[in-house]
Amino acid sequence: MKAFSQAMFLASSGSAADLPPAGPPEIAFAGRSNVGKSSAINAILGRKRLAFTSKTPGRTQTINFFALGDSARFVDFPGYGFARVPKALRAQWESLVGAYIASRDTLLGVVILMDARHPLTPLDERLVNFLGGVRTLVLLSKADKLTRTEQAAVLKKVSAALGTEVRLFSSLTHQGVEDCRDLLERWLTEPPPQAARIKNPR
Ligand SMILES: Nc1nc2c(ncn2[C@@H]2O[C@H](COP(=O)(O)OP(=O)(O)OP(=O)(O)O)[C@@H](O)[C@H]2O)c(=O)[nH]1
Ligand SMILES: [Mg+2]
Repeated sequence: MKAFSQAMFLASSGSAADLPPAGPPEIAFAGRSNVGKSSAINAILGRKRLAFTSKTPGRTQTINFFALGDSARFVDFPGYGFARVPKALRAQWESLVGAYIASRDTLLGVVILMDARHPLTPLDERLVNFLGGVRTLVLLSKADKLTRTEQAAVLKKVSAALGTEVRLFSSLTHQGVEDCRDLLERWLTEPPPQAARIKNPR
């Protein structure tokens, strides 16, 4: 899709009050801090540093919006806590992202990233539950750190556990990038399946 090569930074929101006005359909990227959300956005859009990445977990603290021409947007969520993070911070995340999800009629779906080496952590499960009925695609990130055998095993395990599309993904080697682009293009061009988009599922 041509729009994928026309991405531009649009806006950054630190509170529910300053979300940019809704426009074209939005695809959001969610997952634990440091799992590779911003790197995945860059890889899918074929850019090096459009979304800021960092070795320090928790780099992205705001909801960042990227315009893909005028036909779609990518939305980079802040990282979803660590096990050690204070409850207050998690509540802040849930209130910011929760307000976005509840108010955004143009949210098409959420790409959830889980670390391929240790997916389905309690935080991942909490995130999946939090997102409720929104359409999701799960990317098993940093797949380059696993052998082929390990990759096959984790893909099978996570696919069996979650009733959604799951793919192996690496921003480093670009494994799964093309496939992911195709899937997201389909989200943008095909109408959502019935009940895939339940507003405010909680
Ligand atoms: N080996 C490997 N490293 C990756 C991959 N994707 C991201 N990383 C590294 O993981 C670290 C975190 O990447 P980010 O893309 O900033 O992660 P994030 O999920 O956006 O992090 P927060 O914004 O802090 O929540 C960086 O050091 C990246 O270089 C990958 O596919 N393979
Ligand atoms: Mg980030």
